[in-house]
Parts: sequence; structure tokens; C-alpha cells
Amino acid sequence: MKRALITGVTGQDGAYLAQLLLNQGYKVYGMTARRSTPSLWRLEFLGIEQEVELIDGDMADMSSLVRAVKASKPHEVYNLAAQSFVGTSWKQPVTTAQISGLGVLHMLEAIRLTDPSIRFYQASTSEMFGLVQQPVQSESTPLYPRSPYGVAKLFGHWSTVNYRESFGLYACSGILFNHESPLRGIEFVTRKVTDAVARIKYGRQRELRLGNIDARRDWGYAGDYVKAMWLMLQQEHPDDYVVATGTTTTVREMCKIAFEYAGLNAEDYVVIDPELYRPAEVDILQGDPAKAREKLGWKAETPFKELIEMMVEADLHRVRMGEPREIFSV
Ligand code: GDR
Repeated sequence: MKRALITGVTGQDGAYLAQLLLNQGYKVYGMTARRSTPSLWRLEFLGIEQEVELIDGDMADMSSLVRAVKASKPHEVYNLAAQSFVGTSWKQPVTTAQISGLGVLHMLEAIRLTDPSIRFYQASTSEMFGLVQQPVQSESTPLYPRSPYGVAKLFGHWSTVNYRESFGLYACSGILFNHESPLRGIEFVTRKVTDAVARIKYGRQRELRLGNIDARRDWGYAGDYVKAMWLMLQQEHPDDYVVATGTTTTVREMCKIAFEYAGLNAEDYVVIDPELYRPAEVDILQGDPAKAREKLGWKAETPFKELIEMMVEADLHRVRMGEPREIFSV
């Protein structure tokens, strides 16, 4: 039986990946940082909380990673743990660097020293393109991060490439563009919008405050994207891949789709709040997924409109059922 260790298993991608691997017959270990009570709502939402074996570990503490690797004896490690909210990275740049940057190196070392045959996946990100150097971004596009988060992820990305080249580790970096779902945290813009649409529809909220709604992103469905992670670790040779839809949409257009689905007009509710602008913005991201399509046979299956409508539908249901909002925000 194949064994996998997923760091950040309580996050959106961790939960979908755990589900995928369980369906493939893996024994799945999930690492969580026990700074506070672990938030298991996503695993519960997918009905897999009993099947994932949780292990304590903290990306900032290499000894805890060595222990997690020794305890789980994984064939594959998926490093999804991060301080992943770009906005927060300006307020906590050092923590972000420690978890999302140095933490990757800690895990690479833990693998190299424990069992270098373990295959490693690093969750890299389109945020590394930042101030984009080419209109459509591929694996060869120069990187220019625009946030402490992007800078930290750049370190993790190059550490992964370097350990592959220096020590021959089977280490892959997936450069994933934005990917969303009903399991997305409420701090991210798509879920903030779909949650607000549902609350406005049922009279629980009056307006929706947003920052730069002219930002453009290449948004896909997280459930599709975790398949690409798994495929990267099943190849003959390790490599890095852009994972994206290849299309780009503004936050403004996304709002329109979300409000319209609930029979509302976005312009009646959206308020622009300059406080929500970022110190440095990534204006546009659009990925070129050609390599993933050709080499992994992967492509994004879920159209953007369908994705946003799926999220609004889930939030309408949740608000209608009176489920507490707080537990969905972590
Ligand atoms: P992003 O996602 O920063 O691209 O990173 P996010 O959804 O936070 O922002 C997308 C764009 O929307 C603009 N925006 C707002 N964003 C938020 N969160 N809240 C607002 O009120 C708001 N108003 C406008 C932002 O300025 C931005 O341009 C996500 C994360 O998941 C990262 O971890 C991941 O690496 C990348 O996607 C790929």
C-alpha cells in the first residue's frame, strides 16, 4: 500500500488531495501544526476525517518534520502547508518567510536525511510571477514576486529545483494559479464574494467591501488541480509544471457572475474600500498549461462560471441552513 504525507492537510487543497489519494488506495497521513485546535471542517465536509491519520508537525521546526517523516514512512510527500494569504504576508513577513519559504527547505532536508527515495511535491504559485514579465506565464517565464508571500514561495521553489539538481531527489514544483472551491477560506476573494452573496440574499449582510476589483486572475477548480499534483509524482522524471486554465477574468466579472446567480445586481452592493488595496498588487495572471497538458495529460475540467456558481450554491445552502460562519473562515 502506498503511503503519502500531506502537510497542510486541513486546508482546501490538503482536503481534496487527501480524498483523491484515499480513492487511489493510499494510506494518508496529514500533518497539522497544533498551535491551536485543529480545524477539521474540510475533512469532515468530504467525510474523510476518520480516514486521514493526523500527525503533529510544524514547518518552522525541522525536528518535527523528521519525526513526521519517520512516523509515516511515506512514498510521497506533498508540501501544501503555508501562510497562504497574500494580504497577511505584509503584516507577518517573517512568519510567512519561515513557514512558506524556509519550511520547504526543512522538509527537503528531512527527506534527504531520512529517505532520499521519497518523492516530493512543492506547492509553488503563480504569485511568483508577480509583476509579469510575459503576457502569458509558463515554466520559463522570469519570476518577479510582488509580496513577502511571493518572495517566500520563490525561495521554496528554487530550493526544490536545487535539491533535485544537487542530490537527485525526485522533487517537483507545481506552479499553480489560483484555484477555488466551496472549501476555500473566506479571506480569499472568490469565497468572500460567494459568502457575501448568500448572506445578502438572506438579509444577513448589506454590502460587500472589496479592494482592487480590476485585478485579473486565472481561476480554476481546486478539485481539478490536486490531480495535477498527484500526476507530477507519477512520472519517470521529476519536473516543474504550470497548472492553470489559460483564461483570465477580473474580480469585477467574477462578482457579476456570483451576484447574478442569486438574482442580484453586484453594483447595488459592492463598495470599494481603499483599505483593502495591497501595498503592491499583482494586476494580471494568465497561465500557459501546455506542458501539463502534453506531459501529464492534465487539463482544467471545470469552466469558471460553473465554479463560481457551485460556490454560490454551496454558500446559499449553508446560510439557508443557518450553519455557523465562523468555522468556515480558518
Ligand atoms: P491571491 O488570491 O492573492 O491571488 O492568492 P486572493 O483571492 O486573496 O486575491 C485575488 C485578487 O483579488 C483582489 N481583491 C481582493 N482579495 C481579497 N482577498 N479580498 C478582497 O477584499 C479583495 N478585493 C480585491 C486582490 O487584490 C487580488 O488581486 C491566492 C492564494 O491562494 C495564494 O496562496 C496562491 O498562491 C495564489 O492564489 C495562486
